[in-house]
Formats: sequence, C-alpha cells, structure tokens
Amino acid sequence: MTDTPTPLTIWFLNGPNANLYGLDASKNYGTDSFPVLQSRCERKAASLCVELRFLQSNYEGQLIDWIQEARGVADGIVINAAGLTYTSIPILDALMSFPGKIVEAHMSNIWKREPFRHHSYISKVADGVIAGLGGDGYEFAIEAVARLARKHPHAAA
Ligand code: DHK
Repeated sequence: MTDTPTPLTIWFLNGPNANLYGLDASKNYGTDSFPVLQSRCERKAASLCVELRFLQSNYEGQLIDWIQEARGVADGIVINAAGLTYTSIPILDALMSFPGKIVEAHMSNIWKREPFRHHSYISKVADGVIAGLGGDGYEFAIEAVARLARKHPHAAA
C-alpha cells in the first residue's frame, strides 16, 4: 500500500522576460514557449500532489508582493528572478521573510555565461539551485522543493 503524500502548495515565480522563452533568438532558454513550460510544470506538480501557482511578471515590485503573499499560504517557492537575480536586494529581503523552502531555478547554466550572471542574491537564501537543464530543470525544481517541504514542514496556512 502506498501512502498518499501530504498535499502542498508551491508558488513558482518567474521574472522579467520569462514570457519570451522559446521565442528569443539566442535560444539560451530552449524552444519550449512559456505556456508550454507552464503546462509541463502543472502536470509535474499534479503528479506530486502539489497545487502549483505559476506566475510571471516583468516588475520587481510585483514579484516582491507575491513573495509576501506567499507567506502563510505556500509551503515552498521556486523562483527564477531572471535578470533581477543579480541585482535585487529587495527580492532577497522578501525571500528572507518567507518561512518555507526556496529553490532557485534557471533555464540556462548561468555560470557558463557572462560574468555578470555569476553572482546571485537569491542564492543567499535558496535551499538549493538548479540551472542549465531547461524545462526539465523546472520540473526537478518542483520535485526538489516538494521533497524539502515534506521533510521540513512549517505551518503554511
Ligand atoms: C533567465 C534570464 O532571463 C536571465 O536574465 C538570467 C535566466 C538567466 C535563466 O537561465 O533562466 O541571466
């Protein structure tokens, strides 16, 4: 007999320009469009008994508002803050106020790229980082944060 896993709520936050994935000429972010990535993540989440809120904004303040809203609601956050990863102390501060688990995700391997992408403020608070594996990495990130949240539950709601 297999036990049903505890249901979890995970928020997946995507930063500036993520809506263009699959459409950018560089193909740094693979060929899956953003809606395709979203459906892949939702399918993966459902298979793990995770309710997923998949969000994207080009605005730093909106991402901060969502992180604050996630307090007391979400068991974990997956975040790809995109270009804000390297600049945003306010996003770092908001994440520091979040009591659940945090996984940082990037489509590309940021350490293989330009030096300005090598320092992440998000990593200061992330429990783990997944980069360079494209859409597969997004699915791994959801599984990782769910496993962490189930191992170390906090009072989400
Ligand atoms: C996405 C972006 O938009 C860039 O600004 C980051 C990240 C890398 C990614 O690989 O998902 O530098």
